[in-house]
Amino acid sequence: PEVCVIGLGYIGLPTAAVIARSGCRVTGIDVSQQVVDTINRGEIHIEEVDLDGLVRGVVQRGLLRASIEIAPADVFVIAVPTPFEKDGNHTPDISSVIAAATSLAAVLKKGDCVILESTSPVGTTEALRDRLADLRPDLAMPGLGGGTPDVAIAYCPERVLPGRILEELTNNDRSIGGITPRCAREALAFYKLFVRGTCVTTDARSAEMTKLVENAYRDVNIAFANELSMIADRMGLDVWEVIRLANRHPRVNILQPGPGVGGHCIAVDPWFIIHGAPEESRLIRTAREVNDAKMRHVLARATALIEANPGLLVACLGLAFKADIDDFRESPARFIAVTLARRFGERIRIVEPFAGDLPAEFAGTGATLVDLDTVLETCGVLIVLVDHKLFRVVPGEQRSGAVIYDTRGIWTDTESAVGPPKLRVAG
Ligand code: SAJ
Repeated sequence: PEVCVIGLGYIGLPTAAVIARSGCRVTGIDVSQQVVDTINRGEIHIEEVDLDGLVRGVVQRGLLRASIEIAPADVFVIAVPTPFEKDGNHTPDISSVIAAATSLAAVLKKGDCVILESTSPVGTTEALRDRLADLRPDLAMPGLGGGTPDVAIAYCPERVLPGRILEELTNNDRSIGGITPRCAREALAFYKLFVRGTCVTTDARSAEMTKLVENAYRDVNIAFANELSMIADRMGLDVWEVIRLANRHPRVNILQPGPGVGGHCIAVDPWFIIHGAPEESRLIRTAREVNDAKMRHVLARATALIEANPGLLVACLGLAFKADIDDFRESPARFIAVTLARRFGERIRIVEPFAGDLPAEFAGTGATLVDLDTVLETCGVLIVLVDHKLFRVVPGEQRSGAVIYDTRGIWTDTESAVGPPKLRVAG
Protein backbone atom coordinates (compact mmCIF):
# COMPACT_ATOMS: atom_id res chain seq x y z
CA PRO A 1 0.00 0.00 0.00
CA GLU A 2 0.87 3.69 -0.30
CA VAL A 3 1.29 5.06 3.21
CA CYS A 4 1.13 8.56 4.63
CA VAL A 5 2.61 9.12 8.10
CA ILE A 6 1.49 12.40 9.67
CA GLY A 7 3.97 13.79 12.20
CA LEU A 8 7.69 13.09 11.82
CA GLY A 9 8.85 13.29 15.43
CA TYR A 10 10.38 10.72 17.74
CA ILE A 11 7.71 8.17 16.85
CA GLY A 12 6.54 9.20 13.38
CA LEU A 13 9.93 9.32 11.69
CA PRO A 14 11.18 5.90 12.86
CA THR A 15 7.73 4.45 12.07
CA ALA A 16 7.75 5.95 8.57
CA ALA A 17 11.27 4.61 7.97
CA VAL A 18 10.45 1.10 9.18
CA ILE A 19 7.30 0.96 7.04
CA ALA A 20 9.32 2.16 4.04
CA ARG A 21 11.95 -0.51 4.70
CA SER A 22 9.22 -3.15 4.35
CA GLY A 23 8.79 -1.97 0.75
CA CYS A 24 5.81 0.39 1.05
CA ARG A 25 6.06 3.81 -0.54
CA VAL A 26 5.77 6.31 2.33
CA THR A 27 5.13 10.04 2.41
CA GLY A 28 5.92 11.62 5.74
CA ILE A 29 4.07 14.81 6.58
CA ASP A 30 5.28 17.44 9.01
CA VAL A 31 4.37 21.05 9.75
CA SER A 32 8.04 22.08 9.83
CA GLN A 33 9.66 22.89 6.48
CA GLN A 34 13.05 22.43 8.11
CA VAL A 35 12.20 18.88 9.21
CA VAL A 36 10.86 18.08 5.74
CA ASP A 37 14.01 19.42 4.02
CA THR A 38 16.31 17.57 6.41
CA ILE A 39 14.61 14.23 5.75
CA ASN A 40 14.51 14.75 2.00
CA ARG A 41 18.29 15.20 2.11
CA GLY A 42 18.42 11.76 3.73
CA GLU A 43 19.32 13.26 7.10
CA ILE A 44 17.52 13.25 10.46
CA HIS A 45 16.60 15.92 13.01
CA ILE A 46 16.46 13.63 16.06
CA GLU A 47 18.96 11.27 17.64
CA GLU A 48 18.07 7.60 17.78
CA VAL A 49 20.23 4.51 17.52
CA ASP A 50 20.66 3.42 13.85
CA LEU A 51 17.94 5.78 12.60
CA ASP A 52 20.33 7.86 10.45
CA GLY A 53 21.42 4.94 8.27
CA LEU A 54 17.89 3.62 7.92
CA VAL A 55 16.43 6.99 6.85
CA ARG A 56 19.31 7.64 4.43
CA GLY A 57 18.74 4.23 2.86
CA VAL A 58 14.97 4.49 2.36
CA VAL A 59 15.19 8.08 1.10
CA GLN A 60 17.90 7.10 -1.41
CA ARG A 61 15.80 4.16 -2.62
CA GLY A 62 12.86 6.53 -3.15
CA LEU A 63 10.68 4.74 -0.59
CA LEU A 64 10.41 7.65 1.84
CA ARG A 65 9.89 11.29 1.06
CA ALA A 66 8.76 14.10 3.33
CA SER A 67 6.32 16.88 2.56
CA ILE A 68 4.40 19.73 4.14
CA GLU A 69 1.38 18.92 2.01
CA ILE A 70 -0.87 15.94 2.71
CA ALA A 71 -0.77 13.32 -0.03
CA PRO A 72 -3.34 10.69 -1.05
CA ALA A 73 -2.56 7.22 0.34
CA ASP A 74 -4.16 3.89 1.16
CA VAL A 75 -3.14 3.95 4.81
CA PHE A 76 -2.77 7.05 7.00
CA VAL A 77 -0.80 6.77 10.24
CA ILE A 78 -1.18 9.70 12.64
CA ALA A 79 1.72 10.25 15.06
CA VAL A 80 1.32 13.81 16.28
CA PRO A 81 1.88 15.15 19.80
CA THR A 82 -0.93 15.02 22.36
CA PRO A 83 0.20 17.16 25.31
CA PHE A 84 -1.96 18.44 28.11
CA GLU A 85 -2.93 22.05 28.58
CA LYS A 86 -1.00 24.09 31.13
CA ASP A 87 -4.31 25.20 32.62
CA GLY A 88 -3.76 23.64 36.03
CA ASN A 89 -6.26 20.87 35.22
CA HIS A 90 -3.99 18.89 32.88
CA THR A 91 -6.73 18.86 30.25
CA PRO A 92 -5.67 16.66 27.32
CA ASP A 93 -5.02 18.64 24.14
CA ILE A 94 -5.98 16.57 21.10
CA SER A 95 -6.05 19.51 18.71
CA SER A 96 -3.13 18.13 16.65
CA VAL A 97 -5.05 14.87 16.10
CA ILE A 98 -8.11 16.78 14.96
CA ALA A 99 -5.92 18.98 12.73
CA ALA A 100 -4.42 15.84 11.17
CA ALA A 101 -7.93 14.48 10.56
CA THR A 102 -8.93 17.76 8.99
CA SER A 103 -6.03 17.73 6.55
CA LEU A 104 -6.31 14.07 5.57
CA ALA A 105 -10.08 14.39 5.06
CA ALA A 106 -9.29 16.33 1.90
CA VAL A 107 -7.62 13.33 0.25
CA LEU A 108 -9.49 10.44 1.93
CA LYS A 109 -11.10 7.96 -0.46
CA LYS A 110 -13.15 4.78 -0.31
CA GLY A 111 -11.12 1.78 0.91
CA ASP A 112 -8.58 3.82 2.94
CA CYS A 113 -7.46 2.92 6.45
CA VAL A 114 -6.81 5.64 9.06
CA ILE A 115 -4.74 4.68 12.11
CA LEU A 116 -4.08 6.82 15.16
CA GLU A 117 -0.86 6.04 17.04
CA SER A 118 -0.58 9.12 19.28
CA THR A 119 -1.14 8.49 22.98
CA SER A 120 -4.68 9.72 23.44
CA PRO A 121 -7.46 9.99 26.00
CA VAL A 122 -10.18 7.36 25.71
CA GLY A 123 -12.64 8.39 23.01
CA THR A 124 -10.16 10.23 20.77
CA THR A 125 -10.38 7.72 17.90
CA GLU A 126 -14.14 8.21 17.88
CA ALA A 127 -13.63 11.99 17.92
CA LEU A 128 -11.30 11.58 14.94
CA ARG A 129 -13.96 9.51 13.18
CA ASP A 130 -16.60 12.14 13.93
CA ARG A 131 -14.39 14.86 12.46
CA LEU A 132 -13.92 12.81 9.28
CA ALA A 133 -17.67 12.15 9.13
CA ASP A 134 -18.38 15.88 9.38
CA LEU A 135 -15.94 16.77 6.63
CA ARG A 136 -16.71 13.84 4.32
CA PRO A 137 -20.46 13.14 4.43
CA ASP A 138 -20.00 11.33 1.09
CA LEU A 139 -18.06 8.50 2.81
CA ALA A 140 -19.71 6.01 5.22
CA MET A 141 -17.71 6.01 8.47
CA PRO A 142 -17.43 2.96 10.73
CA GLY A 143 -19.49 2.54 13.89
CA LEU A 144 -22.22 4.94 12.89
CA GLY A 145 -24.64 2.35 11.52
CA GLY A 146 -25.88 2.31 7.97
CA GLY A 147 -24.23 -0.46 5.98
CA THR A 148 -20.64 -1.33 5.20
CA PRO A 149 -18.31 1.58 5.95
CA ASP A 150 -16.14 3.04 3.19
CA VAL A 151 -13.07 3.53 5.38
CA ALA A 152 -11.46 1.72 8.33
CA ILE A 153 -10.40 3.61 11.46
CA ALA A 154 -8.28 2.12 14.24
CA TYR A 155 -6.17 3.03 17.24
CA CYS A 156 -2.78 1.37 17.53
CA PRO A 157 -0.48 2.89 20.16
CA GLU A 158 3.27 2.80 19.86
CA ARG A 159 5.08 1.48 22.92
CA VAL A 160 8.73 1.93 21.96
CA LEU A 161 11.46 2.93 24.38
CA PRO A 162 13.65 5.89 23.36
CA GLY A 163 17.13 4.53 22.68
CA ARG A 164 15.68 1.20 21.47
CA ILE A 165 13.01 2.54 19.12
CA LEU A 166 13.89 0.64 15.94
CA GLU A 167 14.27 -2.66 17.68
CA GLU A 168 11.08 -2.26 19.71
CA LEU A 169 9.12 -0.94 16.73
CA THR A 170 9.51 -4.25 14.97
CA ASN A 171 9.68 -6.70 17.86
CA ASN A 172 7.17 -5.45 20.44
CA ASP A 173 3.65 -6.86 20.54
CA ARG A 174 0.98 -4.37 19.46
CA SER A 175 -2.62 -3.73 20.52
CA ILE A 176 -4.79 -2.86 17.54
CA GLY A 177 -8.14 -1.33 18.42
CA GLY A 178 -10.70 -0.98 15.67
CA ILE A 179 -13.76 1.24 15.78
CA THR A 180 -15.37 -2.02 14.56
CA PRO A 181 -13.86 -5.54 14.35
CA ARG A 182 -13.57 -5.11 10.62
CA CYS A 183 -11.49 -1.93 11.11
CA ALA A 184 -9.22 -3.88 13.48
CA ARG A 185 -8.72 -6.62 10.89
CA GLU A 186 -7.76 -4.11 8.21
CA ALA A 187 -5.28 -2.34 10.48
CA LEU A 188 -3.90 -5.74 11.54
CA ALA A 189 -3.14 -6.65 7.93
CA PHE A 190 -1.14 -3.43 7.63
CA TYR A 191 0.92 -3.91 10.82
CA LYS A 192 1.75 -7.48 9.80
CA LEU A 193 3.79 -5.95 6.96
CA PHE A 194 6.46 -4.65 9.34
CA VAL A 195 5.81 -5.90 12.90
CA ARG A 196 7.37 -9.19 14.04
CA GLY A 197 5.75 -9.09 17.51
CA THR A 198 2.26 -10.45 18.08
CA CYS A 199 -0.55 -8.09 17.07
CA VAL A 200 -3.63 -8.43 19.26
CA THR A 201 -6.91 -6.92 18.09
CA THR A 202 -9.44 -5.21 20.32
CA ASP A 203 -11.77 -2.20 20.21
CA ALA A 204 -10.47 1.37 19.91
CA ARG A 205 -11.38 2.51 23.43
CA SER A 206 -9.72 -0.48 25.09
CA ALA A 207 -6.56 0.10 23.03
CA GLU A 208 -6.53 3.78 24.03
CA MET A 209 -6.84 2.88 27.70
CA THR A 210 -4.23 0.12 27.41
CA LYS A 211 -1.59 2.61 26.33
CA LEU A 212 -2.41 4.98 29.19
CA VAL A 213 -2.45 2.14 31.69
CA GLU A 214 1.00 0.91 30.64
CA ASN A 215 2.59 4.27 31.39
CA ALA A 216 0.52 4.88 34.54
CA TYR A 217 1.65 1.47 35.81
CA ARG A 218 5.28 2.48 35.38
CA ASP A 219 4.67 5.89 36.97
CA VAL A 220 3.05 4.30 40.02
CA ASN A 221 5.91 1.84 40.38
CA ILE A 222 8.57 4.56 40.08
CA ALA A 223 6.59 6.60 42.62
CA PHE A 224 6.82 3.68 45.02
CA ALA A 225 10.61 3.70 44.67
CA ASN A 226 10.80 7.49 44.98
CA GLU A 227 8.57 7.48 48.04
CA LEU A 228 10.77 4.80 49.61
CA SER A 229 13.82 6.97 48.98
CA MET A 230 12.25 9.90 50.83
CA ILE A 231 11.13 7.62 53.68
CA ALA A 232 14.63 6.16 53.85
CA ASP A 233 16.11 9.67 54.04
CA ARG A 234 13.85 10.44 56.96
CA MET A 235 14.62 7.16 58.76
CA GLY A 236 18.35 7.28 58.11
CA LEU A 237 18.37 4.20 55.88
CA ASP A 238 20.20 3.50 52.63
CA VAL A 239 17.39 3.06 50.10
CA TRP A 240 19.57 1.30 47.51
CA GLU A 241 20.55 -1.34 50.01
CA VAL A 242 16.96 -1.83 51.15
CA ILE A 243 15.67 -2.17 47.57
CA ARG A 244 18.46 -4.55 46.65
CA LEU A 245 17.60 -6.74 49.60
CA ALA A 246 13.83 -6.60 49.03
CA ASN A 247 14.29 -7.49 45.36
CA ARG A 248 15.79 -10.81 46.41
CA HIS A 249 12.23 -11.85 47.24
CA PRO A 250 10.94 -13.87 44.27
CA ARG A 251 7.81 -11.75 43.86
CA VAL A 252 9.22 -8.29 44.61
CA ASN A 253 10.74 -6.11 41.90
CA ILE A 254 11.05 -2.50 43.04
CA LEU A 255 12.20 0.06 40.44
CA GLN A 256 14.96 2.60 40.98
CA PRO A 257 14.50 5.95 42.71
CA GLY A 258 15.78 8.99 40.82
CA PRO A 259 15.47 12.78 40.75
CA GLY A 260 11.86 12.58 39.50
CA VAL A 261 10.15 11.28 36.39
CA GLY A 262 10.76 12.91 33.02
CA GLY A 263 10.13 12.33 29.34
CA HIS A 264 7.06 12.98 27.28
CA CYS A 265 5.00 9.98 28.25
CA ILE A 266 5.19 8.70 31.80
CA ALA A 267 4.77 12.13 33.38
CA VAL A 268 1.94 13.04 30.98
CA ASP A 269 -0.21 10.02 30.17
CA PRO A 270 -1.46 9.29 33.71
CA TRP A 271 -3.17 12.70 33.61
CA PHE A 272 -5.30 11.48 30.69
CA ILE A 273 -6.68 8.76 32.95
CA ILE A 274 -7.12 11.11 35.89
CA HIS A 275 -8.92 13.61 33.68
CA GLY A 276 -11.33 10.90 32.51
CA ALA A 277 -12.15 9.58 36.01
CA PRO A 278 -10.88 12.09 38.59
CA GLU A 279 -12.62 10.65 41.64
CA GLU A 280 -11.53 7.09 41.03
CA SER A 281 -7.92 7.80 40.01
CA ARG A 282 -6.61 8.36 43.53
CA LEU A 283 -3.52 6.18 43.41
CA ILE A 284 -2.55 7.33 39.92
CA ARG A 285 -2.87 10.99 40.89
CA THR A 286 -0.90 10.51 44.08
CA ALA A 287 1.88 8.74 42.17
CA ARG A 288 2.19 11.76 39.88
CA GLU A 289 2.38 14.03 42.90
CA VAL A 290 4.99 11.84 44.61
CA ASN A 291 7.21 11.80 41.52
CA ASP A 292 6.98 15.57 41.16
CA ALA A 293 7.65 15.98 44.87
CA LYS A 294 10.80 13.90 44.51
CA MET A 295 12.24 16.50 42.17
CA ARG A 296 11.67 19.26 44.73
CA HIS A 297 13.11 17.03 47.46
CA VAL A 298 16.31 16.53 45.46
CA LEU A 299 16.54 20.24 44.73
CA ALA A 300 16.18 21.12 48.42
CA ARG A 301 18.81 18.60 49.49
CA ALA A 302 21.23 19.65 46.77
CA THR A 303 20.78 23.30 47.72
CA ALA A 304 21.49 22.54 51.38
CA LEU A 305 24.56 20.52 50.43
CA ILE A 306 25.99 23.30 48.26
CA GLU A 307 25.36 25.89 50.96
CA ALA A 308 27.08 23.67 53.52
CA ASN A 309 30.22 23.54 51.35
CA PRO A 310 30.72 27.19 50.39
CA GLY A 311 34.31 26.89 49.17
CA LEU A 312 33.73 24.07 46.68
CA LEU A 313 32.86 24.02 42.98
CA VAL A 314 29.78 21.94 42.19
CA ALA A 315 29.26 19.52 39.30
CA CYS A 316 25.82 18.50 38.10
CA LEU A 317 26.21 15.23 36.21
CA GLY A 318 23.66 14.93 33.43
CA LEU A 319 20.78 16.92 31.92
CA ALA A 320 18.96 14.20 29.95
CA PHE A 321 15.64 12.81 31.18
CA LYS A 322 17.21 9.38 31.46
CA ALA A 323 20.43 7.48 30.81
CA ASP A 324 22.26 7.43 27.50
CA ILE A 325 19.91 9.52 25.40
CA ASP A 326 20.28 13.10 24.11
CA ASP A 327 16.78 14.24 25.04
CA PHE A 328 16.75 17.09 27.57
CA ARG A 329 13.08 17.99 27.29
CA GLU A 330 10.82 17.37 30.29
CA SER A 331 13.88 16.42 32.27
CA PRO A 332 14.03 16.64 36.06
CA ALA A 333 17.85 16.69 35.82
CA ARG A 334 17.77 19.75 33.59
CA PHE A 335 15.26 21.50 35.84
CA ILE A 336 17.35 20.81 38.93
CA ALA A 337 20.60 21.85 37.23
CA VAL A 338 19.23 25.12 35.86
CA THR A 339 17.63 26.01 39.19
CA LEU A 340 20.96 25.41 40.95
CA ALA A 341 22.74 27.39 38.22
CA ARG A 342 20.42 30.38 38.72
CA ARG A 343 21.09 30.26 42.43
CA PHE A 344 24.79 29.44 42.60
CA GLY A 345 25.97 30.78 39.23
CA GLU A 346 29.66 30.32 38.49
CA ARG A 347 30.12 27.62 41.10
CA ILE A 348 28.07 25.25 38.93
CA ARG A 349 29.70 23.03 36.30
CA ILE A 350 27.55 20.83 34.08
CA VAL A 351 28.69 17.58 32.48
CA GLU A 352 26.46 16.20 29.72
CA PRO A 353 28.12 13.96 27.15
CA PHE A 354 25.12 14.32 24.81
CA ALA A 355 25.15 18.16 24.74
CA GLY A 356 27.32 20.33 22.49
CA ASP A 357 26.22 23.48 24.33
CA LEU A 358 24.19 24.25 27.40
CA PRO A 359 20.45 24.73 26.69
CA ALA A 360 19.48 28.40 26.22
CA GLU A 361 17.92 28.72 29.66
CA PHE A 362 21.40 28.49 31.23
CA ALA A 363 22.41 31.73 29.49
CA GLY A 364 23.47 34.37 31.98
CA THR A 365 23.57 32.02 34.96
CA GLY A 366 27.37 31.73 34.92
CA ALA A 367 27.23 27.93 34.86
CA THR A 368 29.50 26.23 32.32
CA LEU A 369 29.52 22.98 30.36
CA VAL A 370 32.74 21.05 30.98
CA ASP A 371 34.02 17.53 30.43
CA LEU A 372 33.98 14.82 33.05
CA ASP A 373 37.75 14.69 33.62
CA THR A 374 37.90 18.42 34.34
CA VAL A 375 35.06 18.08 36.80
CA LEU A 376 36.66 15.17 38.60
CA GLU A 377 39.84 17.23 38.99
CA THR A 378 38.26 20.50 40.06
CA CYS A 379 34.85 20.02 41.67
CA GLY A 380 34.49 19.19 45.36
CA VAL A 381 30.74 18.50 45.18
CA LEU A 382 29.37 15.95 42.69
CA ILE A 383 25.61 15.71 42.16
CA VAL A 384 24.60 12.72 40.01
CA LEU A 385 21.34 13.48 38.19
CA VAL A 386 21.52 11.02 35.27
CA ASP A 387 22.92 7.49 35.22
CA HIS A 388 24.74 7.85 31.89
CA LYS A 389 27.19 5.01 31.28
CA LEU A 390 30.03 7.55 31.23
CA PHE A 391 29.29 8.37 34.87
CA ARG A 392 28.62 4.82 36.00
CA VAL A 393 32.12 3.70 35.10
CA VAL A 394 34.04 6.44 36.98
CA PRO A 395 36.43 4.50 39.21
CA GLY A 396 35.98 4.89 42.98
CA GLU A 397 39.41 6.49 43.51
CA GLN A 398 38.58 9.34 41.10
CA ARG A 399 35.62 10.46 43.21
CA SER A 400 36.65 9.35 46.68
CA GLY A 401 37.60 12.82 47.96
CA ALA A 402 34.40 14.53 46.78
CA VAL A 403 31.20 15.35 48.61
CA ILE A 404 28.67 13.25 46.66
CA TYR A 405 24.91 13.37 46.20
CA ASP A 406 24.05 10.38 44.04
CA THR A 407 20.34 10.58 43.17
CA ARG A 408 20.56 7.53 40.86
CA GLY A 409 22.45 5.14 43.09
CA ILE A 410 25.24 4.50 40.57
CA TRP A 411 28.13 4.84 42.99
CA THR A 412 26.92 2.75 45.88
CA ASP A 413 30.52 1.79 46.64
CA THR A 414 31.31 5.30 47.91
CA GLU A 415 29.80 7.16 50.81
CA SER A 416 27.15 9.69 49.82
CA ALA A 417 26.99 13.00 51.69
CA VAL A 418 23.22 12.76 51.54
CA GLY A 419 21.72 9.81 53.35
CA PRO A 420 23.01 7.56 56.09
CA PRO A 421 26.17 5.51 56.52
CA LYS A 422 26.13 2.31 54.49
CA LEU A 423 24.62 -0.96 55.50
CA ARG A 424 26.74 -3.80 54.22
CA VAL A 425 25.40 -7.04 52.76
CA ALA A 426 27.55 -10.06 52.30
CA GLY A 427 27.51 -11.84 48.94
N1 SAJ B 1 12.80 6.19 35.86
C1 SAJ B 1 13.16 6.12 37.19
N2 SAJ B 1 13.35 4.90 37.78
C2 SAJ B 1 13.17 3.73 37.08
C3 SAJ B 1 12.77 3.80 35.71
C4 SAJ B 1 12.60 5.05 35.14
O1 SAJ B 1 13.35 7.15 37.86
O2 SAJ B 1 13.36 2.66 37.67
C5 SAJ B 1 12.61 7.51 35.22
C6 SAJ B 1 13.58 7.78 34.08
O3 SAJ B 1 14.79 8.28 34.56
C7 SAJ B 1 12.81 8.79 33.26
C8 SAJ B 1 11.36 8.36 33.44
O4 SAJ B 1 11.34 7.54 34.59
O5 SAJ B 1 12.96 10.10 33.78
C9 SAJ B 1 10.78 7.60 32.27
O6 SAJ B 1 11.72 6.68 31.73
P1 SAJ B 1 11.32 5.23 31.19
O7 SAJ B 1 12.55 4.59 30.70
O8 SAJ B 1 10.55 4.52 32.21
O9 SAJ B 1 10.27 5.50 30.02
P2 SAJ B 1 10.24 6.40 28.68
O10 SAJ B 1 9.51 7.66 29.00
O11 SAJ B 1 11.54 6.50 28.04
O12 SAJ B 1 9.30 5.44 27.74
C10 SAJ B 1 8.05 5.00 28.24
C11 SAJ B 1 7.96 3.47 28.05
N3 SAJ B 1 6.80 2.97 28.76
C12 SAJ B 1 6.89 1.90 29.61
O13 SAJ B 1 7.93 1.36 29.86
C13 SAJ B 1 5.60 1.44 30.22
C14 SAJ B 1 7.86 3.15 26.56
O14 SAJ B 1 7.66 1.76 26.37
C15 SAJ B 1 6.72 3.93 25.93
O15 SAJ B 1 6.62 3.67 24.54
C16 SAJ B 1 7.00 5.40 26.11
O16 SAJ B 1 7.02 5.67 27.53
C17 SAJ B 1 5.91 6.17 25.41
O17 SAJ B 1 6.17 6.70 24.32
O18 SAJ B 1 4.78 6.20 25.91
